[in-house]
Amino acid sequence: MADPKFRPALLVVDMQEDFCPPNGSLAVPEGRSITPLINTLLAQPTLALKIATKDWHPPNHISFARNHPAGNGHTTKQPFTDTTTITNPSNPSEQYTTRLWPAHCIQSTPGAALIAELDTAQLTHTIEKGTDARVEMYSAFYAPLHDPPLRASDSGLAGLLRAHQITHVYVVGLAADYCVRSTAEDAVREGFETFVVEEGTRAVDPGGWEGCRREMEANGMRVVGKDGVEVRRLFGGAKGVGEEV
Ligand code: VGL
Ligand code: ZN
Repeated sequence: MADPKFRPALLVVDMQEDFCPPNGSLAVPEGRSITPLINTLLAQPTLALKIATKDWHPPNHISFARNHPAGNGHTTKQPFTDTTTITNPSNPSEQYTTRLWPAHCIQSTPGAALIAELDTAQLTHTIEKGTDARVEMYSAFYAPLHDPPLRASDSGLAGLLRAHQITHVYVVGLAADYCVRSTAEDAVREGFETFVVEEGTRAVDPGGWEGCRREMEANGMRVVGKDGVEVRRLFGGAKGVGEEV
């Protein structure tokens, strides 16, 4: 009998070519190396939902440095180091500052494709996010605007999880310090027991993981290892992930 108190879902965040070496425009170091573990998790029938997210930007997206002229008008802002301010389209007083990136994951381009090694046949759903050119959205749930919420940015993920009576959300993918983290934060906000599988994610910033991990743990997420009880619980038998791959 399935335990109604344990209905887990797996969120596979942004395992796309542009976030992976060797050719990704915003490659996360070792980003591709986590795929075998993710595929092992995807194979577990205990997971009621297996959802991949895709960063899916229009070419004029606000997070691309190239879309922001620099002060002198001759060149554009610089990715990684420069920032821009984003305003709630319905409330000029609600703003946030956000880091700028190289152009990445432009809708329907090869860089936006899920990497070929990912076992997509196991997925139950794929969710596109970051489609609104006006806002940056790391979370797979919605943009970080709350007064009022930007309804157009809601991916429907919370509703999907609730429609399937999900209780526990396991998060893996890229990048640990951006989209994985924001997605896990919103999963907590939406009331799910939330686990980030440490070996199933990588940070974009060198040395970015330890601080990220501490802040996630301080904010209600649980960072768990692939061989720990929380992940073993996804496996029908008593085997750890290491014995499966
Ligand atoms: C991401 C930077 C920009 C991510 C997406 O998937 O973590 N990072 N867009
Ligand atoms: Zn993006």
